[in-house]
Amino acid sequence: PVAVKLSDYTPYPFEVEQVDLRFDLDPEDTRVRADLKIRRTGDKSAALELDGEALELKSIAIDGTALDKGAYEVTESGLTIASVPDEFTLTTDVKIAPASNTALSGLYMSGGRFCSQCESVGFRRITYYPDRPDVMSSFKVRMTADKETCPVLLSNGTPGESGDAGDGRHFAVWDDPHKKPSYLFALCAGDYDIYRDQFTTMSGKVIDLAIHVDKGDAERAAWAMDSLKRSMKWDEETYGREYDLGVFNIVAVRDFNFGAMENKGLNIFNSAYVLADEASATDADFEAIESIVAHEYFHNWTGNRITCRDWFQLCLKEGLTVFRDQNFSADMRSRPVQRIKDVIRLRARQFAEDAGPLAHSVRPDTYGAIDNLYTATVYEKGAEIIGMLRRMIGEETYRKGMDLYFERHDGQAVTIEDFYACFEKVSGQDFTQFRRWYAQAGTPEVTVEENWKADSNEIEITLRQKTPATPGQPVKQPVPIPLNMALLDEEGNLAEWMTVLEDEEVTLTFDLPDGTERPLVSVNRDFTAPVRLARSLSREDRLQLVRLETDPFNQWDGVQTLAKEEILALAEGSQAEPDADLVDAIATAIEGALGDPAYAALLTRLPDVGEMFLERQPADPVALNKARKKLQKAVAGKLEDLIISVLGQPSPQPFDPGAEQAGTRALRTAFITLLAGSGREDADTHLLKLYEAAPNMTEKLAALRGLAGLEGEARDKALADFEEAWKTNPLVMDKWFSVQAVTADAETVAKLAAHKDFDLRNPNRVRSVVAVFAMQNLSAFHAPDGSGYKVVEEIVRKADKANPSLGARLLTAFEQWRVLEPQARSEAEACLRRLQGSDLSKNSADIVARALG
Ligand code: B3K
Ligand code: ZN
Repeated sequence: PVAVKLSDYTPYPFEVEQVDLRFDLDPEDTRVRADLKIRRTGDKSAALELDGEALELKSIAIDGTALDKGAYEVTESGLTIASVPDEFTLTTDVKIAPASNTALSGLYMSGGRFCSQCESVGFRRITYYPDRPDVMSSFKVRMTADKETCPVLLSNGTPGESGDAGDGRHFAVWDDPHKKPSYLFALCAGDYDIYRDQFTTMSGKVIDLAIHVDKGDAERAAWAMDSLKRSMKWDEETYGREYDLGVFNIVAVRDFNFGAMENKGLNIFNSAYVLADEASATDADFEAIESIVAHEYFHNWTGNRITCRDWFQLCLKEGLTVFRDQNFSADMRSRPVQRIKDVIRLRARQFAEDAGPLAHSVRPDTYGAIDNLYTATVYEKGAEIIGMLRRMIGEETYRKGMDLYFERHDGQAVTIEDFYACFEKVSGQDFTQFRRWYAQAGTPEVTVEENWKADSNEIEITLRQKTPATPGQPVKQPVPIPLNMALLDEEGNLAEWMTVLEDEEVTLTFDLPDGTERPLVSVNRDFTAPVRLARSLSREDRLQLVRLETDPFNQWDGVQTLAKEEILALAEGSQAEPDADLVDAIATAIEGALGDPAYAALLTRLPDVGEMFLERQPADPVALNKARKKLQKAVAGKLEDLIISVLGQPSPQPFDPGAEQAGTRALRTAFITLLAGSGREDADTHLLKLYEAAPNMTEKLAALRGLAGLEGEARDKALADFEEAWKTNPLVMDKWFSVQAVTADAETVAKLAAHKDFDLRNPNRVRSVVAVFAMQNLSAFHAPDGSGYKVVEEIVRKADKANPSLGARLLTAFEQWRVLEPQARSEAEACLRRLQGSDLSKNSADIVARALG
């Protein structure tokens, strides 16, 4: 495939002043008529080039006159008209077939309803158009559809005229007053139940809010609506941003390639991130809904009003908007707990990506397939960079910079440079070196060395940075790394400060008062910078650090580090059993945190097998998994009485999805997990009782997950019961598939894929089996006999045929293959080579080629 390069960017030589779209909707034969009012802005001789894919052109005219066959050329990827006037209206008529669109890009059907997905390049599957984000235009949409099957007709902006169209059909007009790029276009048509509410903005405008869901599901949209209103309020209070249309619509669809989409005034959501109630959704679901609803809403300003000049700038909207939604969640819940969760996700997904063959910079300068650019690096590392920026200039200056950004660039399609120019202006600082964070891939490693001089009460701290080579980037420059630090002793903090490590190395010296004991150094508090720390501390020092630490993130991370080293030692056989002091320390930390159950729950979490891949190579997932379980069993044993007593208490009633109760339940489910790993003989019967008694999905699923990892009657009984209870609810059935996939071997995965409810066309269902198995069950996916790879390969091949975006996403599970022990490694390579030699989509071929490097 030909790579697209940032350095090739040129502005589009025409402006599209107005887009008038007419849809005659039909599942098999939809007609789209587009009237584009076009004006030349560039080169006098430039041809008019439009993107178009999977379209059947029925007619084409300029200013009402049909074009001769020789006047234009149609290819698989678009349409070119060699000679056009300086100002004209182009009219095209195309036929598309939403019912056979299995890629879920463009206009497609889900559950018998029409829905669209245009980012990044789906609009070209709807009509011929300059499908690039820097072409912004005013859109007017008129759609006609069957009255009975499609009583509701939605598009972007504000509703206009509507009425009868004869023949059992009706029509509706939507007008979007805000100019937008084509990727923000949306259309939905069908029969929905609607959950309605209103929001009054800070200037007193009343906005009609509506969430459209499957029949019978309206009440399950209440939490999403509540989250939406809180997001609207938060963006007013925190960023001074008000909503800018009279209506805001959300539509939930079951078949969707990712989480949700921020189309102007008409957000389309994967139903998994809209529907929730006590009985069918977990607290994690409620939390995800809250953050995704917020994320899409926040895009209205960071993404829609100000958009990206080109797709290389994707992090301009995504990194910034993730940063915004993370802070929203922190404000809704607990800031330290949110920070820990964000870092868990970053380490699991982004650090792994950054360390493997798919590593790329936050703003890449080349790509093969645009869909593959929606990565943890662009999103999560992109968010971390904004977080560092804010810490370095302070909250007030950050807000001034954002205000200036909105003021300068409203209505424009801009670049990362434009964004930083605003912060340079308000802070008077130069961010040239800081912007290396966008250009350089790889996670910097910071080495910390301490030298305590007891005679002079001096401590020297030397910090060094090094970023490992990544594909195409053998040599790295230093990046500015803001590190919150502290000196700790028995009394608490001796000193607290932020160092920005600008160069390769810096040494800090502190003179402490006479008689001071050697202080402990706390580094990267609150995870101020997305780096890996290398410190050669003794276990005693690490235990001491956990005890003295005053920063909640670092206390948690101290426990993680201890646990990581322990798991590695157990896996490598340098130790047969977990160290008693260490197990004590973990248990003590948990007991000490019971007043903040959400935090205590995080302390019970042991690092995942995948995180360990980064620590020591080659990685042996089977041994790591065994070692992790050993440690888990030891911790469970130590806390046995506490676990039994906490689980003996009733779950909070009546149910409330808010942070406080969710925290209590988080600890309960963490203890359910420990109980399942305790090795107690009665664990399964105890879990079955908990399963049966659980008054909410959070605890029911935790018990089921615990049982799924065991063997025997209790397990089979619970799984059968759950299936029977929920077989008609697809979102809950996704969970039923997941709890099995997460502990399954290849054979079980094959069985799940053969289940009558496994549906290759439904991304949620495919992911609930394949992504869960390949990304969360690493000891089985990377089984040394290659069985895990084979079963995934077989399913992915089929999925990829229908839906390239889904196929490619699943294949990223192979990204770590090079660090594995030799047997798994050679099986993985063989699998990738088989895939490379076969007929894959362009998206999947791009992943496989890069993985093989
Ligand atoms: N902007 C969309 C992602 C679209 C992915 C296209 N392959 C959702 C989001 O980040 O808000
Ligand atoms: Zn986004």
